[in-house]
Amino acid sequence: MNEQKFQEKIDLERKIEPKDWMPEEYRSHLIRQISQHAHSEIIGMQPEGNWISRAPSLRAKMILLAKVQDEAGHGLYLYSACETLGISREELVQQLHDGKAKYSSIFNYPTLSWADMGAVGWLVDGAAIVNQVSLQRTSYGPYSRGMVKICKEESFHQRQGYEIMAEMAKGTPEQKEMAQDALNRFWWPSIMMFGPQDSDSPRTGNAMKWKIKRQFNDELRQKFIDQTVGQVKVIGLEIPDPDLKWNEERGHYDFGKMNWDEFWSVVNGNGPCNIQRLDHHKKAHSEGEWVRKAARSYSNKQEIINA
Ligand code: FAQ
Repeated sequence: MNEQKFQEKIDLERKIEPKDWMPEEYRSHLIRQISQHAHSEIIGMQPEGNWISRAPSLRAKMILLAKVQDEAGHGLYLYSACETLGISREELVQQLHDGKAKYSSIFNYPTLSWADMGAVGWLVDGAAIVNQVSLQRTSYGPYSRGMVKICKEESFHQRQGYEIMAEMAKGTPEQKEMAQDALNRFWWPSIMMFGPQDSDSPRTGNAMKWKIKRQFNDELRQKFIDQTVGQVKVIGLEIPDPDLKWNEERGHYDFGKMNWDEFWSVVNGNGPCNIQRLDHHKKAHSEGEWVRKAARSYSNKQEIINA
Protein backbone atom coordinates (compact mmCIF):
# COMPACT_ATOMS: atom_id res chain seq x y z
CA MET A 1 0.00 0.00 0.00
CA ASN A 2 2.76 2.39 1.05
CA GLU A 3 4.68 1.41 -2.04
CA GLN A 4 1.72 2.08 -4.32
CA LYS A 5 1.14 5.53 -2.80
CA PHE A 6 4.84 6.31 -3.07
CA GLN A 7 4.87 5.42 -6.77
CA GLU A 8 1.69 7.43 -7.39
CA LYS A 9 3.32 10.45 -5.83
CA ILE A 10 6.36 10.02 -8.07
CA ASP A 11 4.18 9.58 -11.15
CA LEU A 12 2.38 12.83 -10.27
CA GLU A 13 5.78 14.59 -10.26
CA ARG A 14 5.55 15.38 -6.54
CA LYS A 15 8.85 15.48 -4.66
CA ILE A 16 9.69 12.92 -2.00
CA GLU A 17 10.87 14.66 1.17
CA PRO A 18 13.09 13.28 3.98
CA LYS A 19 10.26 12.40 6.38
CA ASP A 20 8.04 10.79 3.73
CA TRP A 21 7.75 7.02 3.58
CA MET A 22 10.06 5.54 0.95
CA PRO A 23 11.11 1.99 0.00
CA GLU A 24 14.47 0.98 1.44
CA GLU A 25 15.82 0.39 -2.09
CA TYR A 26 14.93 3.96 -3.05
CA ARG A 27 16.75 5.26 0.04
CA SER A 28 19.86 3.16 -0.56
CA HIS A 29 19.91 3.95 -4.30
CA LEU A 30 19.87 7.66 -3.45
CA ILE A 31 22.54 7.35 -0.76
CA ARG A 32 24.77 5.61 -3.29
CA GLN A 33 24.21 8.13 -6.08
CA ILE A 34 24.22 11.34 -4.02
CA SER A 35 27.27 10.30 -2.00
CA GLN A 36 29.16 9.37 -5.16
CA HIS A 37 28.20 12.71 -6.59
CA ALA A 38 29.43 14.49 -3.42
CA HIS A 39 32.70 12.55 -3.40
CA SER A 40 33.21 13.50 -7.06
CA GLU A 41 32.90 17.19 -6.26
CA ILE A 42 35.42 16.89 -3.44
CA ILE A 43 37.93 14.62 -5.18
CA GLY A 44 37.42 16.75 -8.30
CA MET A 45 39.09 19.65 -6.48
CA GLN A 46 42.45 17.87 -6.68
CA PRO A 47 43.24 17.98 -10.42
CA GLU A 48 42.48 21.70 -10.51
CA GLY A 49 43.93 22.51 -7.10
CA ASN A 50 47.16 21.25 -8.64
CA TRP A 51 47.31 24.37 -10.81
CA ILE A 52 46.29 27.17 -8.42
CA SER A 53 49.87 28.07 -7.52
CA ARG A 54 50.93 27.87 -11.19
CA ALA A 55 48.15 29.92 -12.82
CA PRO A 56 49.66 32.25 -15.46
CA SER A 57 48.17 35.50 -14.06
CA LEU A 58 46.55 36.89 -10.92
CA ARG A 59 43.20 37.01 -12.75
CA ALA A 60 43.48 33.37 -13.78
CA LYS A 61 44.46 32.41 -10.25
CA MET A 62 41.51 34.23 -8.67
CA ILE A 63 39.06 32.61 -11.07
CA LEU A 64 40.48 29.12 -10.54
CA LEU A 65 40.49 29.56 -6.76
CA ALA A 66 36.85 30.63 -6.81
CA LYS A 67 35.94 27.66 -9.00
CA VAL A 68 37.68 25.13 -6.78
CA GLN A 69 35.99 26.63 -3.73
CA ASP A 70 32.64 26.30 -5.50
CA GLU A 71 33.29 22.58 -5.94
CA ALA A 72 33.85 22.27 -2.18
CA GLY A 73 30.50 23.99 -1.66
CA HIS A 74 28.81 21.57 -4.05
CA GLY A 75 30.25 18.66 -2.12
CA LEU A 76 28.85 20.12 1.09
CA TYR A 77 25.32 20.66 -0.31
CA LEU A 78 25.35 17.10 -1.57
CA TYR A 79 26.63 15.58 1.67
CA SER A 80 23.89 17.49 3.50
CA ALA A 81 21.25 16.21 1.06
CA CYS A 82 22.56 12.70 1.58
CA GLU A 83 22.49 13.02 5.38
CA THR A 84 18.73 13.68 5.23
CA LEU A 85 18.43 10.01 4.19
CA GLY A 86 19.69 8.86 7.59
CA ILE A 87 23.40 8.36 7.10
CA SER A 88 26.17 10.37 8.77
CA ARG A 89 28.97 12.32 7.08
CA GLU A 90 31.51 10.11 8.90
CA GLU A 91 30.00 6.96 7.40
CA LEU A 92 29.99 8.49 3.94
CA VAL A 93 33.65 9.46 4.13
CA GLN A 94 34.52 6.04 5.54
CA GLN A 95 32.82 4.36 2.56
CA LEU A 96 34.95 6.47 0.23
CA HIS A 97 38.14 5.59 2.08
CA ASP A 98 37.25 1.88 2.14
CA GLY A 99 36.65 1.90 -1.62
CA LYS A 100 32.95 1.05 -1.12
CA ALA A 101 31.76 4.35 -2.58
CA LYS A 102 32.87 5.51 -5.98
CA TYR A 103 33.55 8.95 -7.42
CA SER A 104 33.57 10.03 -11.05
CA SER A 105 36.07 8.24 -13.28
CA ILE A 106 37.16 11.52 -14.85
CA PHE A 107 39.04 12.67 -11.75
CA ASN A 108 41.49 9.80 -12.04
CA TYR A 109 43.21 11.44 -15.00
CA PRO A 110 46.16 13.79 -14.43
CA THR A 111 46.18 17.50 -15.30
CA LEU A 112 49.50 17.95 -17.08
CA SER A 113 49.43 21.52 -18.39
CA TRP A 114 47.61 24.82 -17.89
CA ALA A 115 45.48 23.97 -20.95
CA ASP A 116 44.04 21.10 -18.89
CA MET A 117 42.35 23.72 -16.70
CA GLY A 118 40.59 24.81 -19.85
CA ALA A 119 39.66 21.27 -20.83
CA VAL A 120 38.40 20.38 -17.34
CA GLY A 121 36.26 23.50 -17.00
CA TRP A 122 34.88 23.35 -20.52
CA LEU A 123 34.43 19.59 -21.00
CA VAL A 124 34.17 18.11 -17.50
CA ASP A 125 31.99 20.85 -16.05
CA GLY A 126 30.17 21.00 -19.39
CA ALA A 127 29.36 17.29 -19.15
CA ALA A 128 28.48 17.64 -15.47
CA ILE A 129 25.99 20.43 -16.32
CA VAL A 130 24.19 18.35 -18.96
CA ASN A 131 23.74 15.58 -16.37
CA GLN A 132 22.87 17.94 -13.51
CA VAL A 133 20.34 20.03 -15.42
CA SER A 134 18.46 16.81 -15.96
CA LEU A 135 18.84 15.94 -12.25
CA GLN A 136 17.17 19.21 -11.24
CA ARG A 137 13.94 17.30 -11.87
CA THR A 138 14.98 14.30 -9.80
CA SER A 139 12.26 13.01 -7.47
CA TYR A 140 14.05 13.53 -4.14
CA GLY A 141 13.42 17.10 -2.93
CA PRO A 142 16.75 17.92 -1.22
CA TYR A 143 18.77 16.52 -4.16
CA SER A 144 16.68 18.37 -6.71
CA ARG A 145 16.97 21.71 -4.89
CA GLY A 146 20.72 21.22 -4.44
CA MET A 147 21.05 20.69 -8.19
CA VAL A 148 19.39 24.01 -9.01
CA LYS A 149 21.98 25.90 -7.00
CA ILE A 150 24.88 23.83 -8.30
CA CYS A 151 23.91 24.25 -11.97
CA LYS A 152 24.07 28.03 -11.72
CA GLU A 153 27.68 27.84 -10.56
CA GLU A 154 28.63 25.15 -13.05
CA SER A 155 27.76 27.45 -15.96
CA PHE A 156 30.40 29.89 -14.76
CA HIS A 157 32.88 27.01 -14.52
CA GLN A 158 32.17 25.89 -18.06
CA ARG A 159 32.68 29.40 -19.39
CA GLN A 160 35.95 29.95 -17.56
CA GLY A 161 37.27 26.69 -19.05
CA TYR A 162 36.13 27.59 -22.54
CA GLU A 163 37.73 31.02 -22.21
CA ILE A 164 41.10 29.43 -21.35
CA MET A 165 40.83 27.09 -24.36
CA ALA A 166 39.76 29.90 -26.72
CA GLU A 167 42.65 32.12 -25.59
CA MET A 168 45.21 29.35 -25.99
CA ALA A 169 43.81 28.25 -29.34
CA LYS A 170 44.38 31.72 -30.75
CA GLY A 171 47.77 32.14 -29.05
CA THR A 172 51.22 31.00 -30.21
CA PRO A 173 51.53 27.69 -32.13
CA GLU A 174 52.83 26.08 -28.91
CA GLN A 175 49.80 27.31 -26.95
CA LYS A 176 47.43 26.04 -29.62
CA GLU A 177 49.19 22.69 -29.52
CA MET A 178 48.80 22.53 -25.74
CA ALA A 179 45.08 23.25 -26.08
CA GLN A 180 44.66 20.55 -28.73
CA ASP A 181 46.64 18.09 -26.60
CA ALA A 182 44.37 18.77 -23.60
CA LEU A 183 41.30 18.25 -25.79
CA ASN A 184 42.78 15.01 -27.14
CA ARG A 185 43.36 13.63 -23.63
CA PHE A 186 40.09 14.77 -22.04
CA TRP A 187 37.60 14.17 -24.85
CA TRP A 188 37.03 10.42 -24.48
CA PRO A 189 37.13 10.30 -20.65
CA SER A 190 34.62 13.21 -20.64
CA ILE A 191 32.09 11.45 -22.82
CA MET A 192 32.50 8.24 -20.80
CA MET A 193 31.76 10.20 -17.64
CA PHE A 194 28.06 9.85 -18.49
CA GLY A 195 28.35 6.22 -17.49
CA PRO A 196 28.04 2.94 -19.39
CA GLN A 197 25.85 2.57 -22.45
CA ASP A 198 22.21 1.97 -21.60
CA SER A 199 22.44 -1.72 -22.50
CA ASP A 200 25.12 -2.06 -19.79
CA SER A 201 23.69 0.19 -17.07
CA PRO A 202 22.14 -1.96 -14.32
CA ARG A 203 20.98 0.96 -12.15
CA THR A 204 18.97 2.73 -14.83
CA GLY A 205 15.79 0.61 -14.59
CA ASN A 206 14.93 1.54 -10.99
CA ALA A 207 16.39 5.01 -11.39
CA MET A 208 13.95 5.78 -14.21
CA LYS A 209 10.98 4.12 -12.49
CA TRP A 210 11.58 6.22 -9.38
CA LYS A 211 12.46 9.30 -11.46
CA ILE A 212 15.80 9.62 -9.73
CA LYS A 213 17.32 9.74 -13.21
CA ARG A 214 15.28 11.61 -15.79
CA GLN A 215 17.28 10.74 -18.90
CA PHE A 216 19.36 7.80 -20.05
CA ASN A 217 23.18 7.89 -19.98
CA ASP A 218 23.35 7.65 -23.79
CA GLU A 219 20.78 10.40 -24.29
CA LEU A 220 22.76 12.83 -22.13
CA ARG A 221 26.06 11.85 -23.76
CA GLN A 222 24.60 12.54 -27.21
CA LYS A 223 23.28 15.91 -26.07
CA PHE A 224 26.72 16.88 -24.78
CA ILE A 225 28.47 15.79 -27.99
CA ASP A 226 25.96 17.63 -30.19
CA GLN A 227 26.39 20.88 -28.29
CA THR A 228 30.18 20.66 -27.97
CA VAL A 229 31.01 20.09 -31.65
CA GLY A 230 29.97 23.66 -32.56
CA GLN A 231 32.01 25.10 -29.68
CA VAL A 232 35.11 23.24 -30.86
CA LYS A 233 34.71 24.60 -34.39
CA VAL A 234 34.47 28.20 -33.16
CA ILE A 235 37.89 28.03 -31.52
CA GLY A 236 39.52 26.12 -34.38
CA LEU A 237 40.41 22.90 -32.57
CA GLU A 238 39.57 19.34 -33.58
CA ILE A 239 37.75 16.60 -31.72
CA PRO A 240 40.00 13.50 -31.73
CA ASP A 241 37.41 11.25 -33.34
CA PRO A 242 37.68 10.41 -37.06
CA ASP A 243 34.18 8.87 -36.96
CA LEU A 244 32.47 12.04 -35.76
CA LYS A 245 29.96 12.95 -38.45
CA TRP A 246 26.59 14.70 -38.67
CA ASN A 247 23.80 12.20 -39.29
CA GLU A 248 20.97 13.99 -41.08
CA GLU A 249 18.51 11.18 -40.50
CA ARG A 250 19.06 10.98 -36.73
CA GLY A 251 19.52 14.72 -36.34
CA HIS A 252 22.59 14.03 -34.21
CA TYR A 253 26.33 13.51 -34.56
CA ASP A 254 27.50 9.92 -34.97
CA PHE A 255 30.68 9.23 -33.04
CA GLY A 256 33.35 6.55 -32.63
CA LYS A 257 33.62 3.66 -30.20
CA MET A 258 34.41 4.43 -26.59
CA ASN A 259 37.01 2.35 -24.80
CA TRP A 260 34.89 0.64 -22.16
CA ASP A 261 37.79 -1.52 -20.97
CA GLU A 262 39.62 1.63 -20.03
CA PHE A 263 36.48 3.04 -18.34
CA TRP A 264 35.93 -0.03 -16.15
CA SER A 265 39.59 -0.26 -15.34
CA VAL A 266 39.51 3.36 -14.07
CA VAL A 267 36.22 2.81 -12.21
CA ASN A 268 37.67 -0.28 -10.56
CA GLY A 269 40.65 1.59 -9.15
CA ASN A 270 43.28 1.16 -11.85
CA GLY A 271 43.30 4.56 -13.53
CA PRO A 272 46.42 6.73 -13.68
CA CYS A 273 45.62 8.67 -10.47
CA ASN A 274 43.21 6.54 -8.39
CA ILE A 275 45.71 5.76 -5.63
CA GLN A 276 47.07 9.30 -5.52
CA ARG A 277 43.56 10.86 -5.27
CA LEU A 278 42.41 8.62 -2.46
CA ASP A 279 45.68 8.87 -0.51
CA HIS A 280 45.53 12.64 -0.73
CA HIS A 281 41.95 12.67 0.56
CA LYS A 282 42.82 10.37 3.46
CA LYS A 283 45.80 12.54 4.40
CA ALA A 284 43.79 15.79 4.26
CA HIS A 285 40.98 14.17 6.25
CA SER A 286 43.32 12.98 8.95
CA GLU A 287 45.14 16.33 9.14
CA GLY A 288 41.77 18.08 9.47
CA GLU A 289 40.74 16.07 12.51
CA TRP A 290 41.67 18.92 14.87
CA VAL A 291 39.23 21.24 13.05
CA ARG A 292 36.37 18.76 13.45
CA LYS A 293 37.31 18.25 17.10
CA ALA A 294 37.35 22.01 17.74
CA ALA A 295 33.99 22.45 15.98
CA ARG A 296 32.47 19.60 18.00
CA SER A 297 33.70 20.93 21.34
CA TYR A 298 32.46 24.43 20.43
CA SER A 299 29.00 23.11 19.60
CA ASN A 300 28.96 20.98 22.79
CA LYS A 301 29.88 24.09 24.82
CA GLN A 302 27.11 26.08 23.14
CA GLU A 303 24.62 23.34 24.03
CA ILE A 304 25.68 23.48 27.71
CA ILE A 305 25.40 27.31 27.74
CA ASN A 306 21.97 27.17 26.08
CA ALA A 307 20.67 24.42 28.40
N1 FAQ B 1 32.55 7.13 -12.77
O1 FAQ B 1 24.05 1.64 -13.89
P1 FAQ B 1 24.92 2.83 -14.04
C1 FAQ B 1 31.44 17.07 -11.56
C2 FAQ B 1 29.27 3.29 -12.04
S1 FAQ B 1 30.26 16.09 -10.88
C3 FAQ B 1 32.55 6.17 -11.83
O2 FAQ B 1 24.76 3.63 -15.28
P2 FAQ B 1 23.92 5.04 -12.45
C4 FAQ B 1 31.56 18.49 -11.13
C5 FAQ B 1 27.95 3.45 -11.28
O3 FAQ B 1 28.15 4.14 -10.07
C6 FAQ B 1 30.54 14.49 -11.61
N2 FAQ B 1 31.61 5.23 -11.74
O4 FAQ B 1 24.82 3.75 -12.72
C7 FAQ B 1 33.00 18.85 -11.11
C8 FAQ B 1 27.54 2.00 -11.10
O5 FAQ B 1 28.33 1.41 -10.07
P3 FAQ B 1 27.70 1.03 -8.62
C9 FAQ B 1 29.77 13.47 -10.93
C10 FAQ B 1 30.62 5.26 -12.65
O6 FAQ B 1 24.18 5.49 -11.07
C11 FAQ B 1 33.64 19.28 -12.25
C12 FAQ B 1 28.02 1.36 -12.38
O7 FAQ B 1 29.02 2.20 -12.91
N3 FAQ B 1 28.39 13.52 -11.30
O8 FAQ B 1 32.09 16.55 -12.37
C13 FAQ B 1 30.54 6.24 -13.65
O9 FAQ B 1 22.52 4.78 -12.86
C14 FAQ B 1 34.99 19.64 -12.20
C15 FAQ B 1 26.91 1.15 -13.39
O10 FAQ B 1 26.47 2.39 -13.94
C16 FAQ B 1 27.51 12.69 -10.77
O11 FAQ B 1 27.84 11.87 -9.94
C17 FAQ B 1 31.57 7.20 -13.69
N4 FAQ B 1 31.61 8.16 -14.63
O12 FAQ B 1 24.49 6.13 -13.48
C18 FAQ B 1 33.69 18.81 -9.93
C19 FAQ B 1 26.08 12.86 -11.23
N5 FAQ B 1 29.45 6.01 -14.40
O13 FAQ B 1 27.43 2.36 -7.92
C20 FAQ B 1 35.03 19.19 -9.85
C21 FAQ B 1 25.13 12.00 -10.46
C22 FAQ B 1 28.85 4.90 -13.89
O14 FAQ B 1 26.45 0.25 -8.89
C23 FAQ B 1 35.68 19.63 -11.02
N6 FAQ B 1 25.22 10.62 -10.82
N7 FAQ B 1 29.56 4.47 -12.85
O15 FAQ B 1 28.77 0.27 -7.92
C24 FAQ B 1 24.60 10.07 -11.91
O16 FAQ B 1 23.93 10.75 -12.66
C25 FAQ B 1 24.72 8.59 -12.11
O17 FAQ B 1 25.11 7.99 -10.91
C26 FAQ B 1 25.72 8.21 -13.26
C27 FAQ B 1 25.80 6.68 -13.32
C28 FAQ B 1 25.20 8.73 -14.58
C29 FAQ B 1 27.12 8.74 -12.98
